[in-house]
Amino acid sequence: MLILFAYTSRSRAERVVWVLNELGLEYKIIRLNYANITNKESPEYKQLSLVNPNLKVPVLVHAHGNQEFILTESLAICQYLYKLKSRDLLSDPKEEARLYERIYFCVSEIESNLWMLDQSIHIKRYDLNTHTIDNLIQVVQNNISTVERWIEGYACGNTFTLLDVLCYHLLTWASMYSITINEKTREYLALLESRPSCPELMKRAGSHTNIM
Ligand SMILES: N[C@@H](CCC(=O)N[C@@H](CS)C(=O)NCC(=O)O)C(=O)O
Repeated sequence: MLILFAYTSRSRAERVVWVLNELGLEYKIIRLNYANITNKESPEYKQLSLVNPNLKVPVLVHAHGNQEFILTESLAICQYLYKLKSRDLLSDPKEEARLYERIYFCVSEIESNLWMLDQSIHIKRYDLNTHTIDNLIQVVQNNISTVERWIEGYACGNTFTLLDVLCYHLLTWASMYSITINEKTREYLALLESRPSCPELMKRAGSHTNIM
């Protein structure tokens, strides 16, 4: 049985929900209220700390027989799910390498900066000055322009992949920082959103209750 820990609001766990739906896997989802996670007396803290001492979602618990395999990191979980279904992300080695090139670019060059912005502006973990914040937003804008150049149907050729799940999440997350995207990218987002597998919570970017 596959059990996924997520929040009641949008988070990186929705990437995993999307892939679970896309692959038609059965799963149980445990949704926790993020606001209660830091309270050590809360049931949320007790539940999450048992499976992830870092107190972050997503966490996948794959229970089979009397064994439990616990995995964190949204993209590692998604890759594991593809393997469970014996599906390669892309079958041609060069195409697959291109896909990973783009996934790593997104994570290191876009997500890291968005996360820094969030932690400064919404979670208030860091205290970045407005000049640094403006610089980070500019870096995200430039890197989003790179993503826009990839889009031809999907973000890596004409097949829907994990990269599209990631791009949807990052592009909509970036929109919270007034990043501009072109018409083709807007159509791309609409195409992704129209997939029945796209989780409703994933579509709700921008709410202050999100922890992206
Ligand atoms: N790189 C990790 C990031 C996990 C992460 O930061 N999760 C956020 C939600 S999107 C979280 O639970 N944060 C709790 C916190 O920072 O207090 C992944 O992709 O799964």
